[in-house]
Amino acid sequence: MTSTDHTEMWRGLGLDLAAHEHLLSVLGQAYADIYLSQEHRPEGMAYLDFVLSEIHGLRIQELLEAKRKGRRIIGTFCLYVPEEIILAVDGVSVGLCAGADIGSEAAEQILPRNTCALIKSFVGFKLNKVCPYVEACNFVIGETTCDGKKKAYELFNELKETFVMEVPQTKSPHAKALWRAEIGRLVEKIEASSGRKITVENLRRGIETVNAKRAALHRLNALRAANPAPISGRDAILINQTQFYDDPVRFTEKINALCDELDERVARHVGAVQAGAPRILIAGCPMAAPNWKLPYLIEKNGAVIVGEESCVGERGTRNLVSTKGTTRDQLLDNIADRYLRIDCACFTPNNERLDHIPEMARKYKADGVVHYAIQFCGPYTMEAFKVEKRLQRENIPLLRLETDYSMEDRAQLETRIQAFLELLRK
Ligand code: BJ8
Repeated sequence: MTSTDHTEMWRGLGLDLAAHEHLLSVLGQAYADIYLSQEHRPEGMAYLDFVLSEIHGLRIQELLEAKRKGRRIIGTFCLYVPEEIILAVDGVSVGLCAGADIGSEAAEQILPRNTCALIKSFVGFKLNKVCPYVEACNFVIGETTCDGKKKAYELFNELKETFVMEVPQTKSPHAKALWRAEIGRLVEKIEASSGRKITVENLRRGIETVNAKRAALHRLNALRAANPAPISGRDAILINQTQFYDDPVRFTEKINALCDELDERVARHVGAVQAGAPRILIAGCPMAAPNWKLPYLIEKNGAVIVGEESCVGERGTRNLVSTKGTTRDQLLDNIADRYLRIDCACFTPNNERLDHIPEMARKYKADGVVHYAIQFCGPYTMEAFKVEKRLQRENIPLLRLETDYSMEDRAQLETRIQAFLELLRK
């Protein structure tokens, strides 16, 4: 995938070079089939093509250079970890959730087979030594969200230092106090690790940087409400996946430039697909890179994805952190408030999500919703029933799918998607 030879760098990180080579060749082929084969792509996507081609090359080189200069590289697995606090000490945050089943077999040696594919993937990537990001990190931050993740972190900690934040499961006043205390514990950990103090000034800078990144993604999402949609869902999902790896300032600048181009497309009624194509909202589990199976199957069959109610999507980006306040504690309160508003299915009850899905369907003029759950994911497979009931009440068609990262069920999924799109076309 990369144009330069980075073999020495990968060797230095301790990667299994043969296994890593195999991963890159599989990814390169999938990327060509799913992304580069698209017609009518915005020109601004060339930046994303470049980032993806160098995702294990130049970006890792940048991280290692930053590390040599004393900056901390911190891996994360979940939206509840505030990037603002990492940026405040001039650290670099990288998302480590993985979306490929390379390494699942190794993961099954230490995890039960009926663990969700996302967990097996990040554990398998580490065990198989194919992820330069996790190797480049100083440490990683886990969180007590679902049972699978919190138990997996106990094992993961034996492979890589893992600092676990306690995420409450409700939004009661007591839970809010616990969460605010956990934010304080994270601050202590990051200050101790980096040897730098978090101040009002550097924290405010961190908040502004992340707010600007989220604002660019809000702009992108709003443009997708146009008919025809100016960008494919596949490309939008790729952008959402890339935000977890790329430098935030550069990423924001590039996405705003892409949005300028999309503004013009909307004005000229130029779409990624023709007007009248069924418009789909995806809701459910996060789609970590390179999990592109479902978006590809949906769009290959003539539909366009116009929004994602997902952690790699609007669940992750909505709501900015308030910059009001003159003390460090006030800014940390604002961070705690914003992050506790995330409506992950690990919370109970989780009614905000049930409101948010139909609200998004209306906002992006979706004809139907595809609820995506990773097999064996208790929180999202169970919540899917409530989502279904709620959407029935609102007369919004729903297709409930469960799948993993393998390609075995591809034909079966495609048949169900085709039948659903047929229904929407009537
Ligand atoms: S905020 S969705 S990133 S926890 S798919 S590992 S829930 S069994 S990823 Fe998540 Fe944070 Fe919530 Fe988002 Fe468990 Fe389900 Fe697997 Fe999951």
